[in-house]
Amino acid sequence: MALGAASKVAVVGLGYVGLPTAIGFHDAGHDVWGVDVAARTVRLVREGKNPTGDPDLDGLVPAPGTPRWHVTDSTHEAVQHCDVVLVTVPTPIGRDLEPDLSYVEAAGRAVFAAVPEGQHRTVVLESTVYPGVTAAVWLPLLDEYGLEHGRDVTIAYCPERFNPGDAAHGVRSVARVIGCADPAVGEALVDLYRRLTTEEVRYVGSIEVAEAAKVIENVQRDLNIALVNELARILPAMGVDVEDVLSAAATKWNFHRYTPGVGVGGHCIPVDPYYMIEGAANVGVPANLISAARAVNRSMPMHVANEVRGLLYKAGVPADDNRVLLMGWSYKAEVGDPRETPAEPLAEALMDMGVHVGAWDPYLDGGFSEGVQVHSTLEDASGYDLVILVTAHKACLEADWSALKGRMRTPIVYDGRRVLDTARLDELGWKVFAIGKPVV
Ligand code: SAJ
Repeated sequence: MALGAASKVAVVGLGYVGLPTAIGFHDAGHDVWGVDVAARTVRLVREGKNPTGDPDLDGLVPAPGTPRWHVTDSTHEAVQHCDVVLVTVPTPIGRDLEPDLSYVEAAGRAVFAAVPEGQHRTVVLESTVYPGVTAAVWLPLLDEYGLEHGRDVTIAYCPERFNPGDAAHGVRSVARVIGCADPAVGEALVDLYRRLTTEEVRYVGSIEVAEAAKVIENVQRDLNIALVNELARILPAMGVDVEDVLSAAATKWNFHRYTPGVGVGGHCIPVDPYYMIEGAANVGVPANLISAARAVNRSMPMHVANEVRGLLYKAGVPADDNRVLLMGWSYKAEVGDPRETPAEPLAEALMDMGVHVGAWDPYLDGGFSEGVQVHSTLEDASGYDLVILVTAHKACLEADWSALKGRMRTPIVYDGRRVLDTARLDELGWKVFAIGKPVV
């Protein structure tokens, strides 16, 4: 089973992961068939436009008519033409925090139903799951479609790993791991992915090892953030600023620096731990620490809402007439992505307390909670009592804070990401507070 320059690559799912992956393999010289079930996505990509909120992809989508570049809503068509099929579909959680594997199953069905008689296809899942999911969901489908694993289809797992909004960690410059029951196919996939990325590509053995590696990468990140978030609640109560402490601790050679914040958003970090929690429950082993970290991070928006209400009360703002502006809504800086953003529970907690909530995000014109007054420009925002810095967009940090102060009813700012220049805001006449900072 040789995979190399001549391999034609299908990518099923053209979102934040699939689209850069398809573009990356096309740039590496492959015939690429990009598939998506969303008509809007297929239309925009066919027009050479970026349908995602990741600005790094602006201008990178191949123009209409580009050789070796095909975009379709038909998985069947793509599978007919390609010997390798990469599946990059969402693996979200439901409102019950349970993993939702419906996209993985649906994509598997569409792919396996299209495998031509007598031809072999290598099908690789890239979406984050927990150990055992790829085999548990896809192998029964092979039986259903009369396909023999190894003869007609070989399944594998190569977790997506990159940071939206961070060109330095795009699909062409991140290390990858590959899991597959068949070492020959695993090594062939190593050869293929080495054509995509300049970084290391390693065959790590079973699919389950690769599945576990990816999900625990993000579990570890969630735990580390939860620690600093918990410290951001303990240390101010002791009269100590958490940022002073973390900066001091970071002088130690193996201390890993994280930053407390309004909360943990996105489609990876706050989601993936629930996959590991479910996987652990399935084998009867509790995931206490993983669950506790999730609880800490999920508590941050309410913690900030309560702090802010207290600040407004102390400032003498009438409790029945609080107006709070959220600067930033996206889950992280320099991207326009509201998925799992902590801004949502923060806004809803404040509105439940009777607070009027406004929001401005330079990267978003939609995706805000019902009831939030959305400002298309910061200049449009006036009459507020307090501003919460929710997302550390450069445009927020570099905003005209002097002009904004002039439009405030009371000039109070709460730095929810510990990124603002406190001294400068003090000079401008703002009352500055921040997460993890003792209230003097
Ligand atoms: N956050 C904190 N404090 C921190 C770091 C992050 O509160 O010290 C918050 C962010 O504000 C955000 C959330 O956590 O709301 C997630 O931030 P992130 O930087 O982890 O960004 P993501 O979700 O885009 O994470 C992706 C992940 N990539 C993949 O899953 C393939 C993650 O594994 C990467 O480590 C991360 O990008 C990255 O920074 O590379």
